[in-house]
This record gives sequence, C-alpha cells and structure tokens, in this order.
Amino acid sequence: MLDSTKIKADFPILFQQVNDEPLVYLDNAATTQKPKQVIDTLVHYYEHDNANVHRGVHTLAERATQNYEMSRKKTQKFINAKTTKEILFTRGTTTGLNWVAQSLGETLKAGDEIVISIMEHHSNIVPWQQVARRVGAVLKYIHLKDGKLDMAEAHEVITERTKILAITHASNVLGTVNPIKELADLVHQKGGIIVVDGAQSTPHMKIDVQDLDVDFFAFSGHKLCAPTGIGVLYGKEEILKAISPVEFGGEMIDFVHKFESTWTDLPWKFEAGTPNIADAIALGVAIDYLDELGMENIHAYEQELVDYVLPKLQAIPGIEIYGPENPAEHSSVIAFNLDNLHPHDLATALDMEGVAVRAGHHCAQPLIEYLGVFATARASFYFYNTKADCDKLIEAIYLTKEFFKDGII
Ligand code: C6P
Repeated sequence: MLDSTKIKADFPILFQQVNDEPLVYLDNAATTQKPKQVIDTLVHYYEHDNANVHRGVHTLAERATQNYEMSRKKTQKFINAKTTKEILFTRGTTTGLNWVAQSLGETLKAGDEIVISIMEHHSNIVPWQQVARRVGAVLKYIHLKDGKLDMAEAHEVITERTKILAITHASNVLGTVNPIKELADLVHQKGGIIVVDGAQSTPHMKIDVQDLDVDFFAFSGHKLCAPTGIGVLYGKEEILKAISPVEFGGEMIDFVHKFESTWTDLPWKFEAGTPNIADAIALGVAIDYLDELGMENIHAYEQELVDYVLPKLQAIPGIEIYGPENPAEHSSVIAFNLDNLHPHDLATALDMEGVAVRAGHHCAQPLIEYLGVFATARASFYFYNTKADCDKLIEAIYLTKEFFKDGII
C-alpha cells in the first residue's frame, strides 16, 4: 500500500499556504503536480545535456538522443505497446487526437460514420466535427444511462457503416470508466477503428494497449506528473505505416526533392521539427516514478479515497453529484453542484479554505448541456492526496453552505 505522507514529501509545491490555509490540491484532472525527481531532471538536462536530437554526432547530441529515445522505450513498456515504432511523442492528448482525426479523415468518404459519446472532452469532439464536415461523414453519439455509457445504445449506433469510434476511457466530469475492451471488440467486428482518449485513465490505472486491443490511444504527460507540452499517441504499427503524417519538415523527412518528398520510418515519420526533448525525457522519469509506486497500487489507493469521500459528499444536504453513485464505479474525479450556488462562487469559497477545485464546463459542453446544468464544481484526486485532504474538502463545503445559508450576499 502507498505511504502518502512519504510520497507527498516528493512534491515541493504541496507545502505552501493558500489564503492562510495549507494547500489541498484537488484539481488533478486539470493537471497534476510534479515530483522533485521530474523537476530535477529538467534542471539537469538544461545544465548538462541540452542539444538537438537525431542530428549531431557530438557527445551532447548523442546523449540527448539516447535519453529521448530511452523515454520512448519506457513509454512503450508503460502501456505495453509491441514496439517503440508505435509510440509517437506529441504535445498532449489534444494534439494526438487531432493528428489521428486529420490523418484518418483522409481515408473516409461521404456517408461514412464516426461515432463518439456525449461525455467527450472538446478535444475528442471538435476534430471529428471538422473531419465530418470536410469529407461529408456523419457524426453520431452514444448517450448515458445511470451516469454511465449506454451500452445498449452503443450496440445500436455502431454498425458496418461505422469507420471510427472515438471515445474517452475515463470521463473528466462524470468519473465514469468506459468498457474499452468490449467497445474495441464491438467496433472491430463491424470493421471499424477505435481511437481512445486516455487523458483521464492513464494517470490512474494500468494501461495495456494490446490487451485493450485499441487502434489509437492518446494521453498527456502533465496529467501523470510529467511537464506540460509533452504527450503520447499510441497507434498500431500497421495502421501508422498506412496513414500519412499531418505535419511536415525537420525530423520526419527522408528525402526532399524539388517537387516531392519521402518520409522517414516510424515513429519519426510523425514527429516533424525539433521535438520537445527535455519534457519527453522528464516524461520518462515521471513514468519511472509511477512504475516504482505501481499503477495497481495507485489505482487501489485512489479507490480507497473515493470509497471514503464519495459517501461523505453524498450525505451533504443540497449537493448534486454527477456520474455513477456507487463508489466502486466512480473514478477519482467527482463533479458536483451545491444548493443554488454558482459553481464559481463555490470554488472561490473553497479556495478561501485552501482547497483547490475546478469550476466550469470542463471543456465538455455537450455533456454539461445534456446533464441540464451550465457548469459544475469538480474535485479530482491523485495518489499524493490523503484522507485528511478529503476531510478538509468536506469541512470546507459545510463552511461554504453555512456562509451562503441566507442566500448570495
Ligand atoms: N482536461 C480538465 O480539467 P490536453 O489539454 O491536451 O492535455 O488534454 C485534453 C483532454 C482530453 N481529454 C480529456 C478526457 C481531458 O480531460 C483533457 C483535459 C482538463 O478536465 C483540461 S480541460
């Protein structure tokens, strides 16, 4: 089991006062904090190793290249991809999903169907809207049942006309985890491709892309203790070989002639320009850190936190919580509204107690509209949070209720 007190000591940012209260950081779905091992890696890289990769023969260039490619190897193992050719470094989940949408979009024709769900983040909606508009494809939605994906509807909507199912593994609002393996099986039976948004699952559970049998899987480094600006797009080798890159120049070139060009091999075929070397290397260190804790342990620990905090939240009079009611089915992302308070007022009041939560539409406007609200507050936990943090959240919500009991002042 994880020792959260010992772990917390690795995260310098957590030891500060906010509004004269000790910081309780519960906005981990937006971005996670960085352990000093990751911070030190960035400093060390820029003080000792900084050089461009794949271009130079000098010692620093070789060192940078070796560390950059080692990070790819660690990432391959982390999600159990077959080969490093399947690991593309991106800027984050959004870039990965845009690459897939643009590249696969070229293989679609008018009337082909793209299926997504109502719980998608904008990054897994808008790229498909754009593709659908460009090629005349039809965009279809799977909706919800009891706060979870309606699998009966999924079976109706996914047909032989479905060329792509693009779906999130875990919702950034509902705390729902979707049955990706079952969905992959379903769409493959119909001859389609599955693209998975792994932004909110990869930081919290063991990902095995071969076991899930997904064709594409995108995630962001900054949501799993790595820096911002680095992410990963996994793609099955045979599909990556068949499709075209979407950015051109620099790294991805084999030959450029006056009127035509050829691309280099996988994975570099997709990585145009000078990549984000330092952050990619730091991603490898973040992965080492998570591996050392063990993804199964992280998942079990977070589940323990949810088992502890969700019933306490549910017991607060006037609270509405979205997503599955059963803690066992709820990830560590919990969205809620309280009485008739505006979620921004609620989040501001919690911040006065040192508790950082997010408020808004969480870049999931179709879902928020479907839920019949205009915004929510959202607390999201990571392995460095403790039961004391949960207690502080609950206490701060009760204080806020008391403060606003006579209406908004
Ligand atoms: N969600 C949140 O507070 P980027 O920004 O590219 O790293 O990740 C985009 C993204 C894609 N899919 C899901 C399910 C996500 O949750 C996110 C990021 C943050 O919920 C910022 S809006």
